[in-house]
Amino acid sequence: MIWNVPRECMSRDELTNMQNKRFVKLVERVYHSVPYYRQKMQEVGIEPGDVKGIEDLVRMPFTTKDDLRINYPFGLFAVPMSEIVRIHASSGTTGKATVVGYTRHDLAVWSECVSRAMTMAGITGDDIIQVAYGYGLFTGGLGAHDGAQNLGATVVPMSTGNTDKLVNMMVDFGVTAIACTPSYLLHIAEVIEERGLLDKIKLKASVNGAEPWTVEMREDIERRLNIHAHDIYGLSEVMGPGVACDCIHHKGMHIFEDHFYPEIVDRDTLMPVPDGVDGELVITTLTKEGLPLIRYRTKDITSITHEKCECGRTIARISKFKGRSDDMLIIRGVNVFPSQVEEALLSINGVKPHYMIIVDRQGVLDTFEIKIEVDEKYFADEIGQLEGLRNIISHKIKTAVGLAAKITLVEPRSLERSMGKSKHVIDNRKLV
Ligand code: DLL
Repeated sequence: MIWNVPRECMSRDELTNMQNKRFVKLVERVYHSVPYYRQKMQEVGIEPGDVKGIEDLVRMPFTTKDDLRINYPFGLFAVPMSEIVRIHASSGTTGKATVVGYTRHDLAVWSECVSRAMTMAGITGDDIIQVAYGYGLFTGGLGAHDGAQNLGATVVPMSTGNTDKLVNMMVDFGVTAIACTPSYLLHIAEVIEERGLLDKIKLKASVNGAEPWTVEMREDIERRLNIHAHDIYGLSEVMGPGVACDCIHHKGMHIFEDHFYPEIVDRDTLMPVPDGVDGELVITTLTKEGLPLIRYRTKDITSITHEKCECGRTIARISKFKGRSDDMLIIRGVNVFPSQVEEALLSINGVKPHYMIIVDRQGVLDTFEIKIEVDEKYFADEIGQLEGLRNIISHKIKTAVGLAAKITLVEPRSLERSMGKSKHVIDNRKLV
């Protein structure tokens, strides 16, 4: 089903035309209303009059999380505070929070984008949807909430915190859709299975994001809950959830290019790379009023295609993320993305999608351990079975990441569950 906003299906020429106009206006706007941007543009010798269209984007300087931190809290806002109607903030792992301000128009665009994303997942105004992202400064809860409400769906604002209550309401209210992190949905699936409630739920679709997850994990969720699970992407600095989402064909996430202009750049040279080649996603917000961003470096690693999708949409698609350039682990000199580990683990029968990568240092040598939950049956009787599985996992991991790991198999439910963004890495080396 296609959301009946023609922009997602307009011809590439029409879209480029729209992007050109929006970009020229954006440059004009930030030059005159954000001193920091004006100074950065002057440093590279750009005046708004020089910018004729999106082809001039490559001449513009990049914006990073540090630029937001330097201008904490409101220094990059492009409108007076009287026009800002909402603030969100992302905590980050280090330093100050990055603060984002939205005008009324920004909130309207945001909810339209989330509505489009939910439509891709087959969700309509007839659905009852539980929003189980955290509500508050994090953009997940309120972002998904507004988008679902805008669609006309019945929203149950669960937030996170009480999974049993969530499951009870899912059954009692006849909930048909859910928005939460993929790892939380997996935990919800476990609770539903344990309580024998699978045939009592009416769930048919989910929109999951805020953290990396693999195709294997999606298929596992779909199989266990008998639903269609969709990948939704976004980041607070740019807006929140709803920057991109995958359709029923799951061949990459459609990025809403009429609002967010995507570039993929080489991580070292920062030069744009061709379609199909992995690099860092850089986003320019074409319509944002409160906190417009030019060439914002997301640090997320992906590739892009501009080919029309089987669903009919003409907007570009970005591939599932390979991780973030800054959560890439370097273990004994080898680059390791947690998503490579997850992909390898989930291709093995009997392995649960719950794992923890533990990196440490003994003397000068890095240690690399993976704790993995496996089916109970492996602990039941023959030790040989457990050993056999451990060998298979060892081999898969070595092949996937090019590095041997110590594999520790643990019983189901022994690793901590998360209701928000899941944590799959403990890097003790940083603590030294
Ligand atoms: O996580 C916004 C969001 C909420 C997206 C709910 C989707 C659903 P931040 O807290 O600022 O915002 O974190 C943004 O999370 O740069 C990615 O690294 C990661 N991320 C978000 N969605 C996905 C996804 C929200 N679908 C950071 N796949 C981003 C992989 C994702 N990573």
